[in-house]
Formats: sequence, C-alpha cells, structure tokens
Amino acid sequence: MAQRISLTQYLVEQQRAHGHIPQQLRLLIEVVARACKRIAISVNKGALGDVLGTAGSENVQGEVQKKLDIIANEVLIEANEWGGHLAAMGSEEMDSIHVVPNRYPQGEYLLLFDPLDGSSNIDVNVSIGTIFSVLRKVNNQRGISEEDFLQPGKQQAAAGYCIYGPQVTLVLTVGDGVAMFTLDREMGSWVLTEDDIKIPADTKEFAINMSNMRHWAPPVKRYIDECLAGSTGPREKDFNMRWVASMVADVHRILTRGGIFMYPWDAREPNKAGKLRLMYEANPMGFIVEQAGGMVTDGKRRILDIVPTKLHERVAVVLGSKNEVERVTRYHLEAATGD
Ligand code: P6P
Repeated sequence: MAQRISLTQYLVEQQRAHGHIPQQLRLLIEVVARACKRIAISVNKGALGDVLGTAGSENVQGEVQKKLDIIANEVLIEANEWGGHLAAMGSEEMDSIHVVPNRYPQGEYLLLFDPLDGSSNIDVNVSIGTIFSVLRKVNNQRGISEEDFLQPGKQQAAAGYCIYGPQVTLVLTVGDGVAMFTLDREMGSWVLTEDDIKIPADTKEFAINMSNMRHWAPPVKRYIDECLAGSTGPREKDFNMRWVASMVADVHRILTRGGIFMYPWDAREPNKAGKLRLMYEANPMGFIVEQAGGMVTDGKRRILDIVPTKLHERVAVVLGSKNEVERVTRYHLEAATGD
C-alpha cells in the first residue's frame, strides 16, 4: 500500500526525485485536481442539484450536450485562466481553442480536456469522468493558435483523469509511472492510494460494444470470435466481457486488474477513423496506459506517434494488456499483408 501522502507532497517529492514537475506544471496539476473536486460536487448532487438532463444544445461533435458537460467545461475554464501556467485550452465541448485572456499572464503549457466523458451515463448514475492532457507550448514567438496543439501524444508533459464513481479517484502521470489518488471527502484533499501502477501483460477480459459487431473489420471480428470461442477455441481459455460505455470507467478497470479496451474503426461511418477523440481521450489515456506497462494502438500503429491534423480528430483505439493489444495489432497487420 502506498504511503498516504497528499497530491501536493507527491508532486514536490517527484520533482525533487526526477525533475519532471516544474513549478508551472505543478500548479497546473493542482488547479485541475481542485477543479475535479468541484465537478465531483456537482456530479454527486444529481437530481438534487438540477444538473441532470440535457442543456438543449449540441457540441462540435454534433452530440447533445448534457447540463453537466457544460458545467464541467466552465469549471475547468474558470479554474485555469488566472494562474499564469497556461497559454490556451482545448475541449471536447468547444469548437475552437480558448486562449487565456489578456488580463491574465500566459504560461508555457496547453491543456486539453474532455470535461465529462461518458455523459450518456449521467442520468442513469453510472461512473463518468474528466480526462485531461498537458502539452508544452512549442512556439514562443507568435500568438497561440490551434496548430500549437497539433503535437503527437508522445510529447505530452502530463495526463490524467478523474473518475466520479463509488470513490472519486484521480489518476496521473508526468512520465514517471502512474499514481492514483482518492478524494478524502472529510479533509477535501487528494490522498495517494496507489503508486507505480502496472497493467498485467495478459488478461481474460475484453471491453467492446458488441452491438457493432456486424460493422467491424475482419481482424477485430477474428479477435473477438476467438475470445468468445473460449477454452474450446484457439485461445484455449475463457474470456469475460465488460462495456461501461464510459471510457474512464473501462480504462480504470484495466489499470486496476488488466484487460483490453477496443473502440475500433467500423463501417457505420467508414470515413471516420473511429469514434473516440485523439487529443483529449486517446492520447491522455494512451500516455497513462503506456506508463503503466500497457500498449495503445489504433489497430495498426502506436497512437502516441500520430501527428494530429485537427483539434477534434478521431481515432480507433485498442489499449490495455500488452500481449492482447499486440495480438489484435498483429491480426490487423496480417490482414493488411494477406498473411
Ligand atoms: P458507445 C462516451 O460517449 C464515449 O466517448 C466513451 O467514453 C465510451 O467508451 C464510448 O463513447 C461509448 O460509445 O457507442 O458504446 O455509446
């Protein structure tokens, strides 16, 4: 069991040991962690807080926005504008980037977030979460534009998520492994409850939305068919299936006990690479999973190597236990070369 220290003490000690958390990044992480506490309060109010249901608007993805999507987005924007640690923010809920207003100093980091992932689960009281990704501002000459955000995920300075579930838990990496903090509601503080998390290389649990089976590419169908064949099939072991329809919850389970999560390309909208978003879902979750010893591809290539072409770019995602992700990726490459 990790020694019970606060998030602040963890960040200070990590900086002392590894030097990956300069002052501005530590402030950024603490501000985002505090914003997640605020979001948790709204989420936990539910019907008592007039936060359920839809907001009557759509986001850039064409998805109906829930009231909590907008509340969470506003909390993150307001929390991060004044500190001088950020130059700009990008969000699933905003068409374009939000540059820090001139009345505040600009910092050296860029923050991307899905303010409330899994929001279709809000009204049915299933775990949801906030996902965030931190990049460094690479161009110090001119003003900030969307192009400054278009960096491959391997250049992230930090990534994390907060899951609003039976416990409120913050998971974080700055490139030196993965740590987990649980919210102590009595103290109102984040307490280190797991450090140096590792995902088992093998698993018997897969997560995919099975209702899309008829739309999958052959390598995905081959992999899932083999899992379903269980001990009588080529895998010679039985598998279990989970699908929460909240990426944060599915990834958290995989971090905790292993597994493979797949949201692959499918033929419903063949021109779309996938459903999930590269910059503020796949990249931060990819950084975390790789730091925990897992693997993350789009079926063919490492997601963190992908150079984005637009802020809201979508990508197919296969992530989790290394040996299973390698197998799925191998099936895609065999199908491509006709092996
Ligand atoms: P489906 C939530 O909307 C989300 O972006 C991810 O959190 C989740 O894994 C996926 O979409 C669920 O998609 O098609 O199963 O509803």
